[in-house]
Amino acid sequence: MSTALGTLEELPEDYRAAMAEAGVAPLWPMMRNLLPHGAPKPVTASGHWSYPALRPLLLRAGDLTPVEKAERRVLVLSDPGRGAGAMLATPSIYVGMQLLLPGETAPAHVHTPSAVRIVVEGQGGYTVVDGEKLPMEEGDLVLTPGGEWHDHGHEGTEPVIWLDALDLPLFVYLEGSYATEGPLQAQRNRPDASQVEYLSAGLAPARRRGGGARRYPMMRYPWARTEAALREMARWAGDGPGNGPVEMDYVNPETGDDVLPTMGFTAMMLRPGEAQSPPRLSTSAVFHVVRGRGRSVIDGVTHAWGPKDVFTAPCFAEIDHLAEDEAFLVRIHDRPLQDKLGYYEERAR
Ligand code: GTQ
Repeated sequence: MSTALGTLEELPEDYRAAMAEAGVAPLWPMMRNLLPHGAPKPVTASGHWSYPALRPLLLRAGDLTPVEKAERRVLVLSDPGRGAGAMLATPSIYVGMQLLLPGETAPAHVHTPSAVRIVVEGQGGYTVVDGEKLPMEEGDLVLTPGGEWHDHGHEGTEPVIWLDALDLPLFVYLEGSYATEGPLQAQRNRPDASQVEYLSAGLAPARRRGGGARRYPMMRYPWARTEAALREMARWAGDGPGNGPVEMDYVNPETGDDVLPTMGFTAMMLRPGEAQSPPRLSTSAVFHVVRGRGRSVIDGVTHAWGPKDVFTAPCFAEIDHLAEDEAFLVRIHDRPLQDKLGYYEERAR
């Protein structure tokens, strides 16, 4: 790969030894690894995790390891490009499936990375963030931004399972990842702002100057509203396939910005039989199937997906989706980070 710029082997042995001794390395043999021509060469490979395969493994973890011992009972989805044990799904995104059993509490902590939960199964789960109690209903998207105390509880009778998405790989790379454990938050019943202050798009609470706007004003995005919005968008665009993508970004209702500094979330609806071939994006992505069935070809690999499955795409992947039934997906990506770094890109197919 790097022959044009010379290889390490063609340098004299004594010079290589002297460089290693001096704690230096020549750039030129590594130049094209660090800066490939024209586009990155991802290590990440597209993966697919079927929910029917994951679910029994996760329930078994419930038998084997009490939540008090695990702190968080999670199976991490390992990027196939990095192999078994990889604690990341794409270069910037960690995803895991978390299980909470009836009556359990996942203890309070705060950490530097941000997390988002997408509820997969079960009733009665809730997350408390900064004193606000966020009910977790299927498909809901719940933020626990970095620096905010959070814990999880369960008032229902069946297992609750959700998908965690964290920008953890970035924090690990930066050697900035750590958590602080603490007692359960004393205040834990402030009502969910999505039900009180942000009931209607375009309306936000009036505030006096200097009066306490929160950095993360809305922590819960109820799925029922997301689905209704997508359906209305699809209806307006016309019901047939081929009428363009029906997609909505999750945004901060005060600013219209992305919900978190690094991770972005886009809800997608695919009509029955609809095919989508989006441009190649510089962002990597994790797709969560809220509902429906279909198949996606990602860099030549076909994933036949069903409800609650997860699949991933590396940066600049070539992606073709085809929905069999009506399908709802949430795409988790890192466009907010790439926008800040100034290199987000879309390449036409
Ligand atoms: O629920 O706070 O999957 O701290 C990984 C780390 C979940 C959590 C994860 C965490 C959490």
